Amino acid sequence: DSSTPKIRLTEVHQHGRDAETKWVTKGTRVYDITDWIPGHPGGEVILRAVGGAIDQYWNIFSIHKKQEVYDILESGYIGDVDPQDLVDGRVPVDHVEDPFKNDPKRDKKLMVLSARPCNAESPEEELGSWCTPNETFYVRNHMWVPEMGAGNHKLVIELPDGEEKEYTLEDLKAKFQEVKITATLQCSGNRRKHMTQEARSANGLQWGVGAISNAEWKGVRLRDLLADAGLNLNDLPEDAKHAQFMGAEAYGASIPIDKAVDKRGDVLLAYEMNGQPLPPDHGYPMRVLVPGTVAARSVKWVNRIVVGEEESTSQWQRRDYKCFGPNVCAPQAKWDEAPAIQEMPVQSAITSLRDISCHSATDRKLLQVYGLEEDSVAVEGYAWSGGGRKIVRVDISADDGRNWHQAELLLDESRGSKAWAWQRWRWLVPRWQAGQYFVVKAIDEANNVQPAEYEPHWNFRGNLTNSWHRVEYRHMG
Ligand code: MTE
Ligand code: MO
Repeated sequence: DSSTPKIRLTEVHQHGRDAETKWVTKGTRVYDITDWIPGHPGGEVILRAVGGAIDQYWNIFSIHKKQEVYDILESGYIGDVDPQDLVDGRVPVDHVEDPFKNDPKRDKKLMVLSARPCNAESPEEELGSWCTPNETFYVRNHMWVPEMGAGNHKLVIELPDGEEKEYTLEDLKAKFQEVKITATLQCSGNRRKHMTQEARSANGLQWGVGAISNAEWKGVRLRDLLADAGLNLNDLPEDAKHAQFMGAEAYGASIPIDKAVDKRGDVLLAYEMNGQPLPPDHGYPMRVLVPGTVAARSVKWVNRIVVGEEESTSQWQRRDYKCFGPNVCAPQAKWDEAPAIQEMPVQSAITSLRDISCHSATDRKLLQVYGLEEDSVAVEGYAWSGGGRKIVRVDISADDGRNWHQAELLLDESRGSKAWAWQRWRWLVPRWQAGQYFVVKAIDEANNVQPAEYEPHWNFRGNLTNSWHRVEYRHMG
């Protein structure tokens, strides 16, 4: 089109990371993305591409290949690359090294929502066990898996006075008391798909019930490290307000200092998961584990911890993992005024719904447990609440919320100062009682309940979906 502005590549190059306005090219089109950079879900990584072509990054980060992302880019369109600068009709692009070259091979059972970066949920069959196997524990990576050597990995702790102290993995194991806890990690986007389906489309990965998993973690307490580094836990300095965590690939997040130093808060530098060294996807050789808190704060591949006045300045602390009212869409969101999500609300979900027949020997045993002698339906799932609040009751309806039963809370070996791990539950109803929808809701020890409706809790980022989970029952015949 001859009427659109023609822009020379030399001019594009002048709009790089240090320029006031930042431009990129995609194909032969030029975009000004300045206003959008603060909202980039991948944070500052995008600065690698400004002042040049974005094509090769989009090929690597397959997560961009979605209409909503194309639409955002188009809104910044300012013109076309001057034909004088094209070679064979194209903008010449530089080769970039594949940052995903260290990503591990993954279990085929994981349900992949995006390959690069890897976002994959645990399939429902794998959510039935108390501890989720490491191979099928959900994976939520914002970027690539960084190259990490256990031997030369160093964790630096920086205190408010600027003092720094370094620790290797061996130092952690040798100097501090080892602790084992069981804790559930849940992404703030868990069940976002249900919010999209039952209310309106919410931005982000459309997770089902599997952006949550449970494990036994081994590590040392963050408070012990902070004390060793010189922080006075009995009389915290005024400027010790947050503990910031930096991951080796660029991710970062923070938690309030009270949680970081709480004796019963169980915040760990974890290096084992279910009796194995942390797998590469889950933070090898060490990650922060903040039980009871949104998993976004459990920073993997952690190499630096800073105690200071401010929250982490990262994208994921300041421009993500926050909630807004159901009337607010992206352009109106006042990110600086909304609090960062830390503790999570009460949650539950159905992970299995199956017919139980009195003609099967194994099924008959289960029927006996519930005093039933007729064909039935077994419903199972998890319930969990933030802040270590114990689940005290799980209510099940087999008729879309008209009549309720109390599910059996299954016994498990929970370890730690508080109820950090999920509560698994089960219930059986005679088949004649089974209507079209099964529904679950849980209650925690503070008597927090889950909301019935989705729309009043809709938020444009689709965080903290915890309305009653409804699953359609289909008799297998
Ligand atoms: N830490 C780093 N370094 N990089 C990340 O992308 N993702 C966070 C958190 N810690 C992330 C991270 C988010 S949003 C979640 S939900 C959890 O890790 C997921 O942990 P998992 O992949 O071990 O299940
Ligand atoms: Mo997450």
